[in-house]
Amino acid sequence: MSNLVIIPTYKEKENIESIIRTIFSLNVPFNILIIDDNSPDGTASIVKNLQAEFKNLHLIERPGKLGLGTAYITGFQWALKNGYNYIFEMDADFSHNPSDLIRLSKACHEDGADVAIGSRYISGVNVVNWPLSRVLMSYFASIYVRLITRMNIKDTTAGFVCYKKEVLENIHPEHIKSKGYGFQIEMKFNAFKLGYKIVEIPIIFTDRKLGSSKMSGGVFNEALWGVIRMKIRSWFIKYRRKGATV
Ligand SMILES: Nc1nc2c(ncn2[C@@H]2O[C@H](COP(=O)(O)OP(=O)(O)O)[C@@H](O)[C@H]2O)c(=O)[nH]1
Ligand SMILES: [Mg+2]
Repeated sequence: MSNLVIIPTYKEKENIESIIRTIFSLNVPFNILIIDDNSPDGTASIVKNLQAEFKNLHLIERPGKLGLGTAYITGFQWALKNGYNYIFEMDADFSHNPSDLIRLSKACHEDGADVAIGSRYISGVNVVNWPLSRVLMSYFASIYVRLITRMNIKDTTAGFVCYKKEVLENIHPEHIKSKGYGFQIEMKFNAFKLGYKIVEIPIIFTDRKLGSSKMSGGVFNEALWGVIRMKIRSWFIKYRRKGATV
């Protein structure tokens, strides 16, 4: 019951079955929750067929493409309601190596991390097959975010993360404004403001081989301005853990 991997999907019919099979074949038990936004390619029906085989495979279907951020918030709420202790975020496209789930899990289960980030930028840039423009954008975005937020995190936009339940219970979904990639930054910033122990685990990120990216310029702008807005908002928020007296 302890580990849940949340995977948001939009048009992932080429990847979804093999990512699910690969995660269930790991020698650490993970449950999986797919959040599909009514993918026109039938991703959700592939998941439904696999549910007959895997009892720990769950699916939430949303009516249309509502963005990564709200998909994760929906997933987090479901995870907390269903009593999971360690909640993971991961992409469906094999950019995140499923076997690294075990390393993220160990960091939280055994090494005392509250948040473990699968990080591309611990030593240089560990990104394979992304166009140079995209690598540079992501890398400089991470430096920009570090400057503005003062978080000592190298890969602030990473989407490969393990959160302890308590962290998610204490992050107010209403404090997370971004719908796209800025969501990842805001989650980490809130965990940081709440004083949680955040560690980065080096990973190699490989661009997808199948299907196509849903990244767009608008999403980038949202993240750029969103960081400044988030920082200003933070001056007016009292970050407090439940049950804490100060
Ligand atoms: N549910 C849902 N999933 C999405 C949406 N946009 C992207 N995804 C999924 O989020 C993950 C990352 O998206 P991807 O297109 O690979 O972005 P990139 O790796 O940054 O180029 C993949 O699993 C996508 O299928 C969305 O609007 N809703
Ligand atoms: Mg991708």
